[in-house]
Amino acid sequence: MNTKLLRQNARKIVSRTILAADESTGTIKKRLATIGIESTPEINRQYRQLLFTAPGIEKNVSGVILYDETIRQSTDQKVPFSAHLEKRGIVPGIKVDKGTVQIPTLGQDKFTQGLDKLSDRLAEYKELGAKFAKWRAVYTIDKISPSDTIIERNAHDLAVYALLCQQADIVPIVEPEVLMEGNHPFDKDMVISEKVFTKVFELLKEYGVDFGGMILKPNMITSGKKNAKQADVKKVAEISLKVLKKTVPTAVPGIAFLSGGQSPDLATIHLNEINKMRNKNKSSYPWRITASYGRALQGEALEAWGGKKANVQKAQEIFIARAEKVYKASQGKL
Ligand code: 5MM
Repeated sequence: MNTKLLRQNARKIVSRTILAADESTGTIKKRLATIGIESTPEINRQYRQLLFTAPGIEKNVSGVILYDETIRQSTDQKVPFSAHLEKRGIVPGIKVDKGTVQIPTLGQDKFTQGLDKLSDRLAEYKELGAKFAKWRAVYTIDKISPSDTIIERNAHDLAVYALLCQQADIVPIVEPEVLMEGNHPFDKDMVISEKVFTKVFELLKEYGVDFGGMILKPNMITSGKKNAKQADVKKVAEISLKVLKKTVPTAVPGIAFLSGGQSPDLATIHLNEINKMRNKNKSSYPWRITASYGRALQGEALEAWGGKKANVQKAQEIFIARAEKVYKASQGKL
């Protein structure tokens, strides 16, 4: 394990923003269905190419998370996507989890699959150009969920994944996502997220993961999407920072929030407010705080594209305009 390289790459990945373009087959199908397009490997490739070749992407994006299908695909000029991104100074990464499985006896609890043969898969992805990886654990807030059992289980799996990545000199993005779905109040999200993040770092430490060579990808603390009382932007920023300060070791170089279904504008405004607060007290919040958005970075561009060649340029401009805003928000400069 090359600790120096891992730490250097981790800092590079969070230096601007991270584009999450790792939608699995089912998710990209859903996303494309919203614009009336049927997903095929070739359509998926054309859509991802639109994003990755957008003029100026490298000024705002420092990392891109790819999916297994995507890391094996190339641009029209036959340059593999990972090499294309590298050439532009963007670090290519790969989703290595294999999705979630519901545990019927534990309410809405799910665990994430993908540890089997992970070391072999990491070695192959490294050959294909990946320098970092991502693993997502999800937690639904419901009557009995998330249970202590699933919080413990997911933390073990995230830690084993992170350690295997580091042993392969691949920077792990550790993503515990407390879902916004549901009508739970803000305070419940705060309590659960703190509990989840605390357990994740407890296990990362127990397994001996190097905090300097990893990135955390958490949810922001918000009210449940269906709760009538939505917390305001300042509260989301203040409490998200408070929970992170309580749970994230100072050695972690970067935190990259997911957008979790927030609108592009709201996800951007929240990130900006968080960084404005952080800028006033950097010694308390030593990590770089940026975004690793999927929907909030892509949503507007996807809609503008609509699956038509004639719209590619317009969609790229829209994508870059959003990426620029998110990068500015990651500096609290919007
Ligand atoms: C891009 O979506 C990622 C993959 O999701 P599936 O495994 O369900 O296909 C997802 O993990 C994503 O990276 C994060 O949830 C962040 O994306 P959002 O849209 O929440 O910012």
